Amino acid sequence: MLRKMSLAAWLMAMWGIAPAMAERTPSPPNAEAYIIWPADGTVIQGGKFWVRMGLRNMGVCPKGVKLPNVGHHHLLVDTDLPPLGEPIPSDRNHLHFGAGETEARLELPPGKHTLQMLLGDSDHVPHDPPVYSKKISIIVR
Ligand SMILES: [Cu+2]
Repeated sequence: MLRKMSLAAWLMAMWGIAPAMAERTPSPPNAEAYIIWPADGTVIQGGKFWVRMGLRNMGVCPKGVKLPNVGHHHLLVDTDLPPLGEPIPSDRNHLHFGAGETEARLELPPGKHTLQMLLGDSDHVPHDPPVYSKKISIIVR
């Protein structure tokens, strides 16, 4: 009896951690995310601007949609890529576009800033291999 219970407890523990160990959503090898605008080094007057996000060989879908070769955009502002095996954080440095937006209105204070795109799957986890853009720098005046 004791042995049976511990087996059940073990199984429950395994199920409990299974989602964290789930396989990541595959991306096609030719997938490419890129920032259409602004270009690297752009000087922006006033701090309010649109970011236009491009994606090749995959489709943009709202969060929660489980289809092959789709995802939604995330914009990393003034930060590096997060850990790629878990959901992308959601804060002022990690912006989610869960409605499937491909353009984002940003407002940043004067100074140098970095922008990088990272695609997430239906659960906000980066694909395997991850699809992210080059990191660019802009200057707000
Ligand atoms: Cu997301």
